[in-house]
Amino acid sequence: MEIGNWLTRVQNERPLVHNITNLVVTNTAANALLSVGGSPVMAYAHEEVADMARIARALSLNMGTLDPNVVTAMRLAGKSANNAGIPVILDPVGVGATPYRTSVATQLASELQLTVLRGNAGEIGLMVGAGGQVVGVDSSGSSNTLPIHMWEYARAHGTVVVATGEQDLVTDGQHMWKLGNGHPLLAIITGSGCSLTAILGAFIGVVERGSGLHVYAEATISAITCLNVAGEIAAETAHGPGTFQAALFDALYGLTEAQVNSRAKVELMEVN
Ligand code: ATP
Ligand code: TZP
Ligand code: MG
Ligand code: MG
Repeated sequence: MEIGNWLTRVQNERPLVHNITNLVVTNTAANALLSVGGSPVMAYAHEEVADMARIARALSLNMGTLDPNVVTAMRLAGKSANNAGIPVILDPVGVGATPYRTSVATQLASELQLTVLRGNAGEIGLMVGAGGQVVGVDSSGSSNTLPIHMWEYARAHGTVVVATGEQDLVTDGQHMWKLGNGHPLLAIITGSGCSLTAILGAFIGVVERGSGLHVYAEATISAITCLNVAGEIAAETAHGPGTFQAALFDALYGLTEAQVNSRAKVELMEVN
């Protein structure tokens, strides 16, 4: 699969991505988006979120540090994006850790038409009914029925479903892909998953309106592979998490379509 061309499109089009994200990663996610070629905006006021979502190319919702104000902002922005045909991504950070997170994630996923649902394996396991373990915001395990449950959820909801970790699973309900790029240091810095959720907005945002879900799946695979290849490149010079984070921005900034195509590890997988 030649997936690197999605990176070139992002670099050429500089899509605006409206992020409602968490207090921990706001700066990191904005820098990651800028480095890859997107244009981030964070906006939370109930008075403006519907307008911002309408003018963005994608809306990225991240539940990392929830409060009732943020939840209302997500609902208003999400409904506005749905009405305007703007794709919506949800990262159900920490779902399962507390009843509040679980009920917000369940409500958002049922009220909004999501283009992509992205979380770590534990979070996605819980969202799709496969079961999963979450400690705080970290995955601590998922069931081996995760792929089939992801597949069924994608089919039933018309949503691309992504579970990340050492290997990443992506499905559009027709195909299931296993992605093998990345580096363990990505799990040692906070915000790599949240940065991915933000970056996904840029890649999904350049998909032509009216495209089938498989096209969104391809753009999703490209976004994940770009971040993970950048992680591999960053790890070559990093001495630990601090230098890795700076090197990750540099690698995202210097990444080329050819590099992504030559390093991509994308495999079609049987689901049963
Ligand atoms: P958590 O909250 O558990 O840290 P997360 O939401 O941050 O999860 P991750 O599953 O850590 O998300 O994934 C973030 C990115 O890091 C993804 O692109 C994923 O492929 C990559 N990644 C995570 N862990 C590893 C690993 N052990 N080896 C290679 N890549 C990894
Ligand atoms: N606490 C609430 S949100 C957050 C923490 C530590 C960041 C989670 O980031 P990621 O990318 O999911 O590891
Ligand atoms: Mg992480
Ligand atoms: Mg996360």
